Amino acid sequence: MPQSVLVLNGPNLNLLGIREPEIYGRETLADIAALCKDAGKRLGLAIDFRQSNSEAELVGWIQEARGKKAGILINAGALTHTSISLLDALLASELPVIEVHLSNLFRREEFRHHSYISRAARGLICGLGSQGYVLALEAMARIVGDDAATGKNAPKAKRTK
Ligand code: DHK
Repeated sequence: MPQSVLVLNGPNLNLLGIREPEIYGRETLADIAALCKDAGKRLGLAIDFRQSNSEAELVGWIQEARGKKAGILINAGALTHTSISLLDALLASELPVIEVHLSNLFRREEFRHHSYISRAARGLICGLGSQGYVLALEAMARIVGDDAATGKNAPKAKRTK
């Protein structure tokens, strides 16, 4: 069974393709999901690709990922800049996290320059459009392979007594 990576997308990313295409591009979220699944096949990772406009739902999915998924890729949309709950959930997951953004946050408004969730991330890719998701999955495949070799993030042994 291939290891599974949770790819999370936050608010308004369901509107990709029609939403400010000069910033976010013309690809839809379904196009990006297909790119990620292709990359997953090549890298030997199962891709669990999801989107929600709800912070609570995203937190719930991150909590469920603990001990089940090999890692989390996250584009939290605007919650990147506001959500301590997402940061706490990502830290609690104890999983390798990579943060992705389609646009280059640092060429945009100042309020987009700060990310709460970066503190939980091994790395951050922004400004490379949908290609950023593929690059992040390539990095995740390496991280997951290295963690398996060192036993890091291995599921804790179940107590028998
Ligand atoms: C997506 C959003 O929805 C914005 O709120 C972020 C991010 C940037 C992106 O570039 O993918 O500020």
